[in-house]
Amino acid sequence: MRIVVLAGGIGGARFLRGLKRAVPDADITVIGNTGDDIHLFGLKVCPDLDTVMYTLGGGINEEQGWGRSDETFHLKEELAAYGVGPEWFGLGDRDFATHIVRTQMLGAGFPLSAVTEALCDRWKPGVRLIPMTDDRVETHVAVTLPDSESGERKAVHFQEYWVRLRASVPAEAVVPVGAEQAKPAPGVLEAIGEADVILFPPSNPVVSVGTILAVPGIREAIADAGVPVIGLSPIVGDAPVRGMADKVLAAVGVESTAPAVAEHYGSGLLDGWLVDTVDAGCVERVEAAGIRCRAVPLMMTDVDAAARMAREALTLAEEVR
Ligand code: GDP
Ligand code: FO1
Ligand code: CA
Repeated sequence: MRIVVLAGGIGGARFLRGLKRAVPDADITVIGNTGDDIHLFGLKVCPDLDTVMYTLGGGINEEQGWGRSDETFHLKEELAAYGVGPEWFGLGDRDFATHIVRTQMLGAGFPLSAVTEALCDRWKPGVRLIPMTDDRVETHVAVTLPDSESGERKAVHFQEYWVRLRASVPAEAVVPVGAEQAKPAPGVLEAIGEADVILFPPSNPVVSVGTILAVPGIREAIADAGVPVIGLSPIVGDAPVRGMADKVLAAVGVESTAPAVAEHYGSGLLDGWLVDTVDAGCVERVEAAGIRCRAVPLMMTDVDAAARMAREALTLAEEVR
């Protein structure tokens, strides 16, 4: 079975680990979000691609959900001693090696998709991981800075909004800068066209899945693929399971509930939607929007729980096929 998954970081990666366990012989292509990418210290950092690669390759910091296990921060401390920041972004020594290799290869002229493949030669994630595009796309967030800073309205990089500001001020707009001009990376449209099923894991609907769908051609290819498209809600009981997805959902005028996210994707894109059992009461609302809906446990407490979610998604795919 050929499965295509659009993935952000932690939510996508943990779901993928379950999917691999649920269907070990599946041919899985992951289209990764690169809107979170940031240049720091002259290096190209791709947080969501790395989160998927490390999680599936066994190198992730499990508690944190991002970054490397067994990590140290000597390099960051040395940079800080020179007054070189940002200090608010925690790049570890082991992680730095990934960004150095990536930046070196990009500098030599390889596209990000080829670089990602090369990095995956080491990690062997067991899926084909392709960035959504080889072109530069950067998610920016329009905010009014707190009065304790300047109080002015400006656009900040998504990582600055998420990590430095901890989404403590409203996101007034979320803009995937460069997306309109971006082309899907080689293999993206082909994988979608050859898929038997397409899955939206419980990733952030705005800054992960939404950014991937903003690359011209990807949304259209999914809608036209003629195979089941099944999503799993990252919102459980009217709040994100982790992180601050509610802040970026508000920016696009979507309430933080499981049915509202399904309606946001819409029946033109989604055929099926899984909500958590605590949200069973909203199944009818989702179905009224033309999207088949089931309520099942959606907490990825361990890999087996994520595998059960993956099986439920594939069962729903057969129901709508
Ligand atoms: P990020 O790039 O690291 O933020 O990761 P993703 O975009 O892939 O996923 C983030 C989303 O995953 C958040 O909105 C969380 O609510 C959701 N999430 C994390 N853990 C779980 C879980 O166990 N169950 C569900 N349903 N959602 C989860
Ligand atoms: N998230 C944080 O909350 N704080 C950090 O210092 C941080 C560092 C970091 C370094 C590398 C990496 O791949 C990811 C990192 N993340 C960090 C996670 C990540 O940037 C964001 O949580 C996601 O992109 C949000 O979608
Ligand atoms: Ca992310």
